[in-house]
Amino acid sequence: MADGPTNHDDGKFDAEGFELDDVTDIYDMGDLDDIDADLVVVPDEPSDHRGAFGEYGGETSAFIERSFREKIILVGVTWPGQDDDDTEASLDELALLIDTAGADEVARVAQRRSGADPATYIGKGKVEEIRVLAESVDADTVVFDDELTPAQQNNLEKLLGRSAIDRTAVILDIFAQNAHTVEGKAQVQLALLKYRLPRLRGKGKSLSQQAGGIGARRGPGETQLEVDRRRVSRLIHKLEADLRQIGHHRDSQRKARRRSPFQQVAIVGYTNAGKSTLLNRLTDAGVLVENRLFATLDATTRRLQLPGGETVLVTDTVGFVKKLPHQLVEAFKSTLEVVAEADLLVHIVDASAPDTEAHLNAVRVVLGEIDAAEVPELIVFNKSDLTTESARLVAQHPGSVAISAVTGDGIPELLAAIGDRLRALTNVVELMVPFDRGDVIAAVHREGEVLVETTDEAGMRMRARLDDAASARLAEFVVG
Ligand SMILES: Nc1nc2c(ncn2[C@@H]2O[C@H](COP(=O)(O)OP(=O)(O)OP(=O)(O)O)[C@@H](O)[C@H]2O)c(=O)[nH]1
Ligand SMILES: [Mg+2]
Repeated sequence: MADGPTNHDDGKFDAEGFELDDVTDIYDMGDLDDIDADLVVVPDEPSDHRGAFGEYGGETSAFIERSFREKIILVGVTWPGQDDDDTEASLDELALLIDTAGADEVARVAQRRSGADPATYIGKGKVEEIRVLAESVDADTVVFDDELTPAQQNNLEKLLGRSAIDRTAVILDIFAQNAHTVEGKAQVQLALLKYRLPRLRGKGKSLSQQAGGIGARRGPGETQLEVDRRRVSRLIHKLEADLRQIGHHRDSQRKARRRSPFQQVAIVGYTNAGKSTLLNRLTDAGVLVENRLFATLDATTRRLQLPGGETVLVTDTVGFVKKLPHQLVEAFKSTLEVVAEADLLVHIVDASAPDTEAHLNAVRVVLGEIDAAEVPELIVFNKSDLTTESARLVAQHPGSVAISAVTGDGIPELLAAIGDRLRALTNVVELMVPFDRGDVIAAVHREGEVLVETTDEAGMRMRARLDDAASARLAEFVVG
């Protein structure tokens, strides 16, 4: 292929896609029989970083180098129907993502376009402008705010003479850094390999030149790129199988949850909104809280007793973001099942964030992708200690609540609202059962969840959550 840009935007494999070194670095090729706790290895050795995908010497697994703080140029495009403020807001967030990944923004460039250039995403003149800028600020990497096609990425790296990556790669990078459990690592790894597969390049040291491993042999007439692609596809299948294995365990957990009489509440929201802080405030979960994006990747569930006496299960899970890579949504689907299966979503919104509505909508987009759009939602504006916006936001969103998970402000109101919402979703009945009807008292305990039980002269007064069939059967004891 000629050195200049090509004009294909078909997302097919490019003959000069990424080298496979990075794939071998992040995946332990030696032992594929078990999920290895060290799947995601971020090598310590420093390397001169001029190409996260190998072309310019990058040898590491991560897209952004960690041995020093990379200097990064951000590039955003204003599309029809958007204004420059939208682009700035999106780039502000990209800057935050880059900071989380351990690098520094040194410049940003924006362009208005009616559509992406199939070969270079932005215009060729703009690319040259960025190349000159990158020289002058000695930038290591240029990050584009939208997902680039493999061809665009390849062309841009060549034209810019340094690594060109996209928002997806930055988010994948952060997830890889933050994955700690075996399942979390495998999920991130799967997303990474799916992202890399169409971006493989035929040149350079290949997987098949490594000693050992499966499927490395090159068949007659098979190109190195074909071998490498086959190899990565196998890794993907292997990871999917491993994750299914882990999924069996999850299935039994899920069955247990379904059998349990407790209703399930899932805390969802934009990353850094305060989900984990809230779980910690409500229970003694001791979940990691950090002022950093995607601090939480794994789900944590705790019991919580509501003021009305009900016990519920509350789960804190991974946060969402605008343009959350579809590979990640897919890979985390099993973790996020708990959200789709919840009785109620507590949707935490950072009221101090500049664009709360955009955050709300981005979260709803992801909820739709994980089949959780129909789960009832209680909107909670958090960080009321930092902003005066909360009251206005609550007024705009009827039924919502304002809290500060840090100071505890509004928590009693939140608990009451959760109880009200859950009660509205199920039957809570009052029963008066004579003391000589121990069989009935036992039946209520067996078939429902007893919320409150008090004795008075006439017998046992019970407030219980019962399904329609049970409350019909016990109708003669139902009062009020
Ligand atoms: N001032 C203030 N800070 C808060 C509040 N709630 C959370 N924070 C801070 O916001 C940051 C993020 O909190 P987390 O609880 O980790 O947020 P999260 O939603 O779990 O974030 P991820 O797991 O990264 O998606 C931390 O620095 C918290 O201390 C609040 O009510 N007020
Ligand atoms: Mg968290």
